[in-house]
Amino acid sequence: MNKLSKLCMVMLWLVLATFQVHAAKKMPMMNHGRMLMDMSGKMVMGQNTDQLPSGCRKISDDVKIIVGAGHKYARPYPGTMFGYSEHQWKVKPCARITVTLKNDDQIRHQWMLHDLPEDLYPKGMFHIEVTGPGEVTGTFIVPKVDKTYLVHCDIAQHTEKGMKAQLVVGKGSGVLPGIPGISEPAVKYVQSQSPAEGGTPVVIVTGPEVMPQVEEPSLLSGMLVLGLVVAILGTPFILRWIGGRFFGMSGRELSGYIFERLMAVFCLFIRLFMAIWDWFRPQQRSL
Ligand SMILES: [Cu+2]
Repeated sequence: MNKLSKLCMVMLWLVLATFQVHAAKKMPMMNHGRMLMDMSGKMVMGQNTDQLPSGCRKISDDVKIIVGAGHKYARPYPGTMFGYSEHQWKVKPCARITVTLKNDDQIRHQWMLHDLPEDLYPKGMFHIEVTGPGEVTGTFIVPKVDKTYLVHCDIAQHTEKGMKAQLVVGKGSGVLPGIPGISEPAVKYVQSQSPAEGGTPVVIVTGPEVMPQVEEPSLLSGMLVLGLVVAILGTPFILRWIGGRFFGMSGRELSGYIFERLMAVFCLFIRLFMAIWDWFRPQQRSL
């Protein structure tokens, strides 16, 4: 084979390789049931655009999440190596969520979520991933239950090194530990003594349990409702008792009396307000 033939072969090989890479990028994802994948390493698992989880009558909201993944997002969080551009998303129950994962690194990254209903999601998972720089988009529908879902990248050591986030559906079910910028690290490095004193760093590992969320007192708590019911039902009896005991009035007369007094106080406030208003008015005119 002469030099010209060899050069032609190399050029042909380069053209074919370029075409293959281009074709792989353009090629639509192959659909294997609920799993979409293409030759460039993009994958969507648990895609669900229209099937409602049990208890959901309709799609409550259409949410678009665009999330970056890569080394550069770890910079604000000491001790991490990988990260997402955001580490928490809040959505309504029964919302349809379309996630676009943009990978900035030359390695594989995932956006993986667990504990979804297994009748709609194989192994209870929704999972998208990209190998190398690029993006992939997938859609799923969250159930009706208030719950906090762990989102992470399952590639070895990526979760531990910072690729951890949470999706809060409704009021959620707590705050997960070790979410960068959201909760305390799951692994804390505590120095008991300074190195000059001969101390060594102590590693405290907290479990993966969900941290309890501080519940805000609800205005419609059971005790309050019970109290209101007792007050409404008991008021006529109490008024009758007070009326009979102190004023010789019937319950109705006493109610009228109290209403009259309240109206008098209300009218007093109105008069006071009008007086203040009149006092200010001439000053406004003079301006
Ligand atoms: Cu990763």
